[in-house]
Amino acid sequence: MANYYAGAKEYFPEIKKIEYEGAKSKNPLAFRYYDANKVIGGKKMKDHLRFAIAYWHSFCGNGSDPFGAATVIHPWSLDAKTQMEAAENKMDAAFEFFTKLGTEYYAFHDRDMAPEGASPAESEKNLFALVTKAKKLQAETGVKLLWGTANVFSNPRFMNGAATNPEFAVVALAATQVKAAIDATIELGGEGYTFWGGREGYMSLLNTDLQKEKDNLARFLTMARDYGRKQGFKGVFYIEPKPMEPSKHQYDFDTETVIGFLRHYGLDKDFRLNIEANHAELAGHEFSHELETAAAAGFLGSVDANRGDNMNGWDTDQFPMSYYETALAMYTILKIGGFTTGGLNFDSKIRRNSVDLSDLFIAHIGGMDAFAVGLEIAQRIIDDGVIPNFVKDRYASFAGGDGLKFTKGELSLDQLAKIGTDAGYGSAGLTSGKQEYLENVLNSYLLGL
Ligand code: XLS
Ligand code: CA
Ligand code: CA
Repeated sequence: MANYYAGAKEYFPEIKKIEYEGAKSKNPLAFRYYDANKVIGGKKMKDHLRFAIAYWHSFCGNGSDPFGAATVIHPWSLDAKTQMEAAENKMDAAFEFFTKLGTEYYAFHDRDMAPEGASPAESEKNLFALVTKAKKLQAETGVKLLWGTANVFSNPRFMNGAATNPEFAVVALAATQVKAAIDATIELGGEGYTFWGGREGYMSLLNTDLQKEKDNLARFLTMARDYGRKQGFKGVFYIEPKPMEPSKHQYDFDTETVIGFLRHYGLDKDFRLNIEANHAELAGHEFSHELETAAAAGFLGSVDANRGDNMNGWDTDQFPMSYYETALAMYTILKIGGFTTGGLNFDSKIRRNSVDLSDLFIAHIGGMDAFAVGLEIAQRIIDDGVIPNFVKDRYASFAGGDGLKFTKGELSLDQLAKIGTDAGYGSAGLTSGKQEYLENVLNSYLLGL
């Protein structure tokens, strides 16, 4: 019996279950580094990495862009007579893909899974018809839901925002979707629920009441949190920062901004961050900066794994490839003890001219291998101890004596200044930061030496 799911029709018949074949393999449809059950630092690779597939890019994206039409033909929409039938077929294809690739999680927007109906009630009915099917397929295959979300940015009615729309009627329509998507997430046992506010920002300050919009956003999130908890949602709510695009400015600009917002509005107990690599770059940060900032503050929840193009400022959502980036990402994740409800969600899309059905597999295989390598390097950084110990030693002067008193808040500025006066200038401060040395050490792990 095949150890993958195939519905009435197999949509990727040429592709069988993807296996680990080791670094020497030349097979593009095999893992070279991702060995799901290999134990790293006491935990299986698959449990460290918790890979998820993004329903929208992988099964809805068709290669269309602002300059040209679709290039990818989805076999699951070809012979469908209705939109609902196409959605059912798409779900079969999705679960076939998950199980052939061996990824245990997925993430979806309401509108990825089911088409919008003629009224909010019909949209909800459509969604729940598909949720019923997803629940059955999850039980059959063991695939789980990492997080659900509502697409309150694509429909023209959201052109001026969803929760931050200047028209109350639109805010209420956004609520119909968010409520149903939270219900769907609960029904599917989702471990998280994500808010990405693509239109929750402004295009021009000339027509915007900034404070009102931010207050309304916080009010909406508070209502969603309260509703979810009342319905028994035990998972984590995530905010996914992004600085801009499609809006000129998005209120959830970057990690630091979102943490300030959550604390200001009293949402910091229920919300964590979902950090996307490409969004970090758009905010002028490295992926590792955003992860480390969230982790340091106790707000790192989940990750949207992808990359941008170094030479432009767009949200290109390419598949992750850089071992440096994956290593530093996994180092931060290991330092906080790993994911709990979160995971690595491939919010990544194949290029418009990658039109073979196998390209979707090849892209994910490469991304999974890149994170497997990153995980191995991160574990090496920790086991070897040179880098973490260097950082620890760098702050050793705060571990005892007056430094510790300072840390504990036991010194006034007068007392602190007296310590400085007594010590005098000497050579204080002239201790090497040793950046190049540490970079060389990191490079040696990369080569496995
Ligand atoms: C878009 C975002 C989006 C979120 C989910 O740029 O990445 O896909 O992850 O709404
Ligand atoms: Ca994302
Ligand atoms: Ca993106």
